[in-house]
Amino acid sequence: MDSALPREAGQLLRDARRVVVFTGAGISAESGVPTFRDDLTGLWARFDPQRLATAEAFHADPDLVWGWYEWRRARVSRAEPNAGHRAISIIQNRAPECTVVTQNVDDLHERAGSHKVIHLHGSLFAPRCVAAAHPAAFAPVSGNATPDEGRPVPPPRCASCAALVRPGVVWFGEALPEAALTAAVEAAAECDVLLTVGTSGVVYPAAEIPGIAARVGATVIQVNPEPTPLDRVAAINVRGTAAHVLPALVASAWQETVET
Ligand code: BV8
Repeated sequence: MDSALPREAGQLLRDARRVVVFTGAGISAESGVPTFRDDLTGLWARFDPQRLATAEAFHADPDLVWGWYEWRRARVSRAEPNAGHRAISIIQNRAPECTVVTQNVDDLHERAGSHKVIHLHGSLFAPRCVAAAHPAAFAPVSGNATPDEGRPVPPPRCASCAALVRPGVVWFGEALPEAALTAAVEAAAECDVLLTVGTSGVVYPAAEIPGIAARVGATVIQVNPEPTPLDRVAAINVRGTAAHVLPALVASAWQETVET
């Protein structure tokens, strides 16, 4: 159920000089990309993603973990950005300054037109070798791979040093990329408005970003159909989904229509 979008949200966004948009897996939900909170479907139903998304799981069973990421990459490659992603691209073009910071490892913000997106948790599209982080290329998703086949797949070997290739994501227990985290913290510490969309706000240190903005006096606006720990950080809580609320926010701020 969408709560009514408070009028002042559009005014605040229109009048802001520096905006940060902070997103989690919920922004991609309406593109058909499952969040971590969704029950994993099919073969993955018996695994805990927080156990699969670790270096230990990869070293214990590289084929299982690489197969999971290849299944996710196939799903993302078949997904399309939704109206929420497109609304964020408009916000980034309209605001004098706007930084998009995402926890997601998909490329849907970029495919919707957002630029210089800060990926705090890496990307499905940047595999690297485990030995020296040599970038690895991988075959484009073949047309006939069924997104839900979800079987273990042996990871490729590095063309430079023959070490195993791993997904280019940040696993639990791994440090976030220093440059990305620094840029995100700086943007949050200098913004007037921070829009947090589709994150449960439970994974750290990323979950600290909205609080950094609130502590410097920025207005935090949260868009999520469910309550989260960020409710107490947000000055405005909009109960609704990204693909519905964000186009309404853009229309309220700039009378601009987002293609839905
Ligand atoms: C680290 C990439 C240290 C992989 C991910 C305190 C400080 C620091 C660390 C910790 C700490 N406490 C605990 C930790 C450890 C840990 C952590 O936070 N654990 C949690 C579970 C308590 N953090 C770490 O391990 C981090 N590393 O701290 O390293 C260190 C330092 C130096 C040297 C060595 C080590 C690394 C964390 C990164 C993990 N990688 N992703 C992959 O994708 O496979 S995190 C992953 O889960 C996502 O990226 C996302 O950030 C997170 C949560 O996933 P979801 O829940 O699915 O998504 P989200 O949270 O966004 O929730 C979905 C939301 O959307 C919901 O609220 C839902 O209501 C909403 N929604 C649904 N539909 C819609 C919607 N909203 C809008 N519209 C809709 N349609």
